Amino acid sequence: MSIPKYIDNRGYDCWLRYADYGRIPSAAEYRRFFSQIVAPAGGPVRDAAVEELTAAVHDLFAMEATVVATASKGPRLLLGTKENLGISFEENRIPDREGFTVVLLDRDTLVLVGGGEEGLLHGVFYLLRAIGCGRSPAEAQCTENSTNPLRLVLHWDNGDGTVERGYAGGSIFYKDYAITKDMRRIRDYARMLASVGINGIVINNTNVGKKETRFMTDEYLPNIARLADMFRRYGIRLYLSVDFAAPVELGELETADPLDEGVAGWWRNTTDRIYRYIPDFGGYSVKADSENRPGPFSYGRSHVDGANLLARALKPHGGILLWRSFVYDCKMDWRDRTSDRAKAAFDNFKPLDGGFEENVVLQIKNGPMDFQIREAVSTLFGGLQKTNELLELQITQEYTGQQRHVCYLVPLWKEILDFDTKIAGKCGATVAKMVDGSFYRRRLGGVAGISNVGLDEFWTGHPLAQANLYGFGRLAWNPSLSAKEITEEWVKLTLGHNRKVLYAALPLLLESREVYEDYTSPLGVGWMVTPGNHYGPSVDGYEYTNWGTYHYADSKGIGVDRTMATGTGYTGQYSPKIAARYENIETCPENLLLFFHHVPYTYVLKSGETIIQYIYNSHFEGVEKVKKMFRSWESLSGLIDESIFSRVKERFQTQLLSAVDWRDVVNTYFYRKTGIGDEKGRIIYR
Ligand code: GCV
Repeated sequence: MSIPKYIDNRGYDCWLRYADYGRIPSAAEYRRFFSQIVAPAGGPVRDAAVEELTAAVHDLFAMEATVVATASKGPRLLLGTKENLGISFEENRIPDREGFTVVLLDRDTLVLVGGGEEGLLHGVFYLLRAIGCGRSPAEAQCTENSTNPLRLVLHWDNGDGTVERGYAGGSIFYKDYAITKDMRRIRDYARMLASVGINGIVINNTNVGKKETRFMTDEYLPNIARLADMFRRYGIRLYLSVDFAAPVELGELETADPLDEGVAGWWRNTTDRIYRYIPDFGGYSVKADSENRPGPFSYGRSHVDGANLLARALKPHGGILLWRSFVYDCKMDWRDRTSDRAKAAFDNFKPLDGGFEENVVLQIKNGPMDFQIREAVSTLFGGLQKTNELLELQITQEYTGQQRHVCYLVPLWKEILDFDTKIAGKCGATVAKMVDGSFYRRRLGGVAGISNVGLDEFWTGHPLAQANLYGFGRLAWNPSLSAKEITEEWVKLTLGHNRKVLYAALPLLLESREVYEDYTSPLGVGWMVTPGNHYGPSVDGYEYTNWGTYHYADSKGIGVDRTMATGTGYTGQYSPKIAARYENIETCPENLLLFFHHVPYTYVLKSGETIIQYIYNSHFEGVEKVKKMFRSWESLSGLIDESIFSRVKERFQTQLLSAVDWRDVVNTYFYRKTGIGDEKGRIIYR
């Protein structure tokens, strides 16, 4: 039987529409193995794996799979865990608890073995993906383990049903401060997340409202436990965002001082209560002393004091504390050119390295500012030796077109993961190796992404934004996959194998980030967005505010001088080799030039263009590229599902209008500032 879906349309199924896979010729090679699925009994995760596989077999081959405990003669798929299958493997083929091995034992026996039940589930999704991507059983053989212990999605969902920075409709979890009881949609989401290897979910906004603080109480926990039950079935642990001042907010104590014994007792009791409802509760996520949230600073304490307080309450239960490093002064003075928001996370946390409990993971945004279309890599990744690290990425497109523009973020995330911090003078000290713990042999760490889904029938508003969710999961599971590999998988699984579709969709997705960058803010300077909603151009929107987000454009030049020699000194937070590269305007990568340097408009780039001419060129060309992407999409009419096709088409219309707006506002702004015209004589409004 198929799994009954909450919404029955092609777009809602995302990359899991198994009926489509059945059209791929190589899929037929699997049919014989599925005629007999030998799967020893097990727990709920094993059951979810078997259910997924049998439903897929139904959709793929219109056949009911037979699941048996012991094999009889004939072709078969052996499906189980290391423990219950009793097959011995060579050392390098033994999967971890969450990993799996697929082998073709002989002509008639395909084996899928999970290290544990979670691994079995991941293996089933892997096998289905292999079928959907056109790989034969022989080609599907592998052993896969994830390098990242933590692979989390974070929800900025509020109890009232809104989603902070959400662009795909309301929350799938809440409405009017009640937790959904409709588990079908939650199950569909859990399947989707498990299919790409996600193993944890934070279900509420990091900005915890007063009412959401009650999520830790008996009032909400029974229903939260129902969500946890569903996610557990798919190998996903549930976490909660909590308010550091919760004991005060709930009116139970007069202080939240982390060194107060009463406060420690309160957190212990509260945490024990949560574990009574959710025995495998993942832990807490905390935004403290950031953007007006309470934190240890309110009590004159450090972030080590604050984090360890909560970590100690979680520790006896095996819980983890996700502590955010997004701590900066949001009441800065724009007049003061020496202060620099980019320095804040490192300045706050570097001195604390080594002080955190071992179940604390410091959650670090990819860049030192805030998810701009291009910014430098955060200095904290290379800066910390003894602290577990979690890379925080933003799947939801807050600054990157809000799921009205196509902006495929996998290439950006790859750049971050592959960035070599060159710490301790060593090569290969990449962000990927810092966060997975391998460089410093740390036990915990991984990748977290702020989810981009909502109640929308396509989950993500823009159907192509599904590729961001897919790509996030795949990269979190295996950061060494290339952007092209991931994209090709997604296109095949979601849009099909038609060559024309592949040739159009691949470049469209892979180039979309740079196209977005072309028509928005140039050369790493960032911002220039409408304050508050962060959509559309407003070049000076943030310039004279207290948020620390400036471009410093005047009549002669633009950019933030972050050098040690003449600027804020941010470059000095990198290892010496990286610092030297950024410090020197000649060696600084040009796409980050304005992030690190204040440069005259007449400065000549390696292409021979001046900065001002580059701004004009990229903005004019950016709009032309959007038109080209749009035409390319339109050429797929009739070749892909109609509902996906028309939703994307509608989004392209919006994107094009917005890109034109960006182009004209930015070009006119700089023309007025500089009085320098476009050397190609294109229209710039005066
Ligand atoms: C949830 C940015 C966003 C905020 C977000 C914050 C964070 O400032 O604009 O909406 O708050 O980041 O990461 O906590």
